[in-house]
Formats: sequence, C-alpha cells, structure tokens
Amino acid sequence: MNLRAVWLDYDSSGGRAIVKMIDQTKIPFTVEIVTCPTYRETAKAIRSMVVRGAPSIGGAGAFGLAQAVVEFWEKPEFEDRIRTAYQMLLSTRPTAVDLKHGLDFVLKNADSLTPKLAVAHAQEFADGIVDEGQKIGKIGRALIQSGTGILTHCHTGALALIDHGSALAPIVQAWVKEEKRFEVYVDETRPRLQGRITSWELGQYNIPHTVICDSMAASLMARGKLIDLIIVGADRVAKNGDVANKIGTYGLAIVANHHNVPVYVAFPSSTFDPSTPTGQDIIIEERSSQEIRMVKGFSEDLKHPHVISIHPEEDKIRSFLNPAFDVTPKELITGYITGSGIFSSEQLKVKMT
Ligand code: RUB
Repeated sequence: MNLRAVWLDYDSSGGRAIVKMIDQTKIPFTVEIVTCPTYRETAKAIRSMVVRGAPSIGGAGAFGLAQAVVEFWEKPEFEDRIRTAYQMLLSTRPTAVDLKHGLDFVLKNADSLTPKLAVAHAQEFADGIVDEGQKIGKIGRALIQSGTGILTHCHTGALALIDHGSALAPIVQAWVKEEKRFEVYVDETRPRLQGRITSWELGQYNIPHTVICDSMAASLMARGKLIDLIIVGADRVAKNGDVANKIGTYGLAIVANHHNVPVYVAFPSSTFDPSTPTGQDIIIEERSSQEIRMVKGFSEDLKHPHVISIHPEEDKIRSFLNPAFDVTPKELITGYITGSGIFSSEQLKVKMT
C-alpha cells in the first residue's frame, strides 16, 4: 500500500487545504479515500472513526488544525476561530492523547504562526510518527523468533499509525524483512471489530494469521504452546507506565500474566503522556450503544456492505454499555516498545520525558 492513512493536500486552486484519509470504516470491504474540505469535516471523520488509531487520530487532528489556520488566516477574529477549531477537534476522541499532542504541535511558536508554518508543523508531526513506527518495527522484531506464537488486539498497523504501525510493525518487519515464520492470532475486537483491519493489513503482506473472537484468547493460552507473546498498541501511556488501550486489553493482560505470557506495548512518543500521572487519571471514551447493537458486514454473497441489528433497541429493561478503552496497570506489562528502545516502566519515565 503506497498511501498513508491520512495526509494533507490542496484543492485545484491551491488555496484550500484538504485533508484526505483512507476510510477505515470500509475496510475490509473496499479501499476508499474520504476528502475533508474543512476542519469541520475532518473533526467529523475522527469522531466517526473514518480515521482511527491513536497516532493517526493525532495526525488527522494536526492536519485539521492546519486546515483551519489556512481557512481563517487574515480573517476577522482569527484567534477565536482557531481556538474554536482546536476545541472541536480535541473533543472528537478524548482518550488518545496523540490528538492533543498533534494540535499543540501545530500551535507551537503560536506568535509567529502563519498558514505555511501550521502546515509545516502538522507535516512534521505526522512524519515524526511515521519515522518512529519504522523504528518500533526494527526494535520490536527482535522479540519475535521463527515459531513464536503472537497474539494481537485491536488494530495497530499502518492505518493506525499513519504508516508502518506500532504493535503490528514488529510483526510485519519480522516476517517481511527477516523472513521469520511464526503464527499470528488476531483478536476480533468487539464491538468495532478492528481485528478485521489487522487481518486485512496482514493480508496485504501475505502474512498467514488466525482470527479469533476476543473470548477465545484465554483458552488458547491455557492450551499452552500456542501463544508466546502478546503485543498491543496504546491510546495513552500515563507517566507511571499504566496504559489505556482498546477495551479488552486489561483482561488479556491478566490472563497472559496468569499463563506467564509476556505482554509488550508498542507506541510512538506522541502516545506517552507525562502530564497524566497514572492510568486512573485517563478519561475513558464512552461510545454509542449502536456500536454494540449493529454490526457492519458483507451480504451473504460477500459482494455488498451490509448492516444488521443483533440486539433489539435499548428500552426500559435493556441497556448497553460501551467504554471504548480500558486501563492496564504497569504491573501487568512486561515492556514498552518505543522508537528508541524497549523499556521497563521505570525507564519509560526517564527515557520519554
Ligand atoms: C485504537 C486502539 C489501538 C491503539 C493502538 O482504538 O485502541 O489499539 O490506537 O494504536 P480506536 P497505536 O480504534 O478506537 O481508535 O499503538 O498505533 O497507537
């Protein structure tokens, strides 16, 4: 795939900045590009998970704010409008800290801000993440040997990290660059089923893998020999090393610890949040109950996208709860794979701040 998950372009007149992204809600059905002509559409795309995965959200937010700077430059109330755009973009996904880091990066040196500089900052932020993804792959692939059984949760590939990926990068690099041969188990990841994106992305590299329902991971570990290593991504890593990641990660880490399976978390520096002391301070996004009630799939002939309800509507006796993330305490994490090395929680504080 030669495209990045999200990028900035200009309209044909060259005057308007446009954010483009691969529509992740359509994967694995089709690969479509969504065009966001203003920051408002970019914000909507982040909220509706057209673009998703913490670092890609950060990149999209940065590009969205640069878009606003281009749109409002030299217009009345420029600063107020930029503040409104910042807040709208920030409110789209509260847990992934990359979003705030991306927005703040665009506004660095705010006093000398120009459209050109805002665009350059957004691009620098995105390129920095991509560079780290490459390094995470190179550093993390040392953990994988031929014959290793690896389990991964949610989606942490190129589409989640603008390019290359976080937790998926070591897997892809070990297979493609080092020609190691091993088993990959892919958690389906209810309710949004991001495991389908992982499966699709592994398919792009012809990496064989097995998709399992989230509830099967524990019994696979109990069988022994199948799973030797768990690598997940992160949406926010607190200063003490606690990790907010896709719902289900916490349970997986408990089960893995019970079975002595090491748990590694891979992430770029944009996901580390030294201003959040512990996992208890992380805001967990609650999403719509519709995501539990409705499933997007294929028609029976696998030709057309199809949405079905799998539960009746919410009513007086039936309700749904949809926290999008959970927090895994540092005690359950074996190591942190970053672009500058594999660290313990103690080292993380020193190396990442
Ligand atoms: C994505 C998710 C991913 C992390 C990891 O959640 O939890 O596991 O973003 O990605 P959502 P990375 O699909 O709700 O955005 O390690 O690349 O940050």
